[in-house]
Amino acid sequence: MKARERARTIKGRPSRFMDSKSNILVVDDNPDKLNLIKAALDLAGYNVTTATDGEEALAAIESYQPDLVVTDVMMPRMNGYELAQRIRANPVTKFIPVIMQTAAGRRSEDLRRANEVGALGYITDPTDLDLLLARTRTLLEFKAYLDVCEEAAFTDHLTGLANRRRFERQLEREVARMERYGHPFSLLMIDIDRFKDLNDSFGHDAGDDAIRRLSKVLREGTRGIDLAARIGGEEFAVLLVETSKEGGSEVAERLRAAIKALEIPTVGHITASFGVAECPTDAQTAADVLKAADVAMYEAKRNGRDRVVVMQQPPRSNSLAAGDVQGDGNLGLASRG
Ligand code: GH3
Ligand code: MG
Ligand code: MG
Repeated sequence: MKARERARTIKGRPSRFMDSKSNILVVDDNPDKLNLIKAALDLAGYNVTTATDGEEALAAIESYQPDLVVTDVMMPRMNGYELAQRIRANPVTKFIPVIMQTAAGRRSEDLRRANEVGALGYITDPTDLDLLLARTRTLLEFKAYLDVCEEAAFTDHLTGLANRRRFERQLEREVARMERYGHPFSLLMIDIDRFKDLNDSFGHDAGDDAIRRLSKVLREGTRGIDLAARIGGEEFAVLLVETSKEGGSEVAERLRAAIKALEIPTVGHITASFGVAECPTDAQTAADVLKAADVAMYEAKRNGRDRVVVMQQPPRSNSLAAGDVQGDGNLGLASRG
């Protein structure tokens, strides 16, 4: 394939996608300009992918999230303005910075439009590579800081698990996915048993240590596509995607046993109570799934703790009484505590 043709195809994922180098997408229908900019960014040490118009660029952005987009203005099919607009309009890509470059600008008019569509850089001489690199560096620094902030905002500080905010967002998405594709999912609610006593006996630091170790069990005992979260002090939730209640109760039982088997210095052993609910069988909205799993978890507490209780029936209209839940004995999940 000739260089010119190669430049016309999206290069797919950058080869070193997973390293810490920033990923930049360069979009231009002019192969010379494209290659010039790509070479400069390559040389500066960035991972660079290319596209030759806005539509190709959007497809590339969808398949991996670049840290920065450098785009030409005048291109066939979809121009740079529309591309920037589409990037900004999508909540998932909204904060990917865009630099526009054009050799054929009617300066003030085009600059105004670039600003209107949210471009953070506007370069009128694409051969001024020092200017491009300076802009690139600054915007990538801001992007990296945003990424760190976003990560911190969605992570539980003590355990590194997802926090309640991320969990709720993911739960909403999972409900939407269920509505669209009909795939069920299960939700586990988990609460450490008699944790107040543990704190009182061994101190808060020992309690924190127990929380961290339990979190590790949840992280390691679930698949990468599932989401384990700390949603309160000693309360956790696990979202098991595309998992029926039967599958969910098996996972819960496995996690319960693994938590009980933990040997925690100073403290010894802990146990936890589990509630399991399935969407859509037990509930159809995020709030109701959460409530159903919570009701089941409280039933586990009532039945003696250190056990799994599975929501058995769809709750009757707007009442989620504990009476709707049957104890683990019905599912052969008798406590081994
Ligand atoms: P139950 O079996 O009914 O769940 O009893 P419990 O004692 O676990 O429940 P309760 O809700 O009465 O007490 C929860 C305790 O968890 C109280 C609080 O001090 C402790 N806790 C909450 N967050 C943290 C934390 O981050 N670290 C530590 N060490 N303790 C915490
Ligand atoms: Mg508790
Ligand atoms: Mg609690």
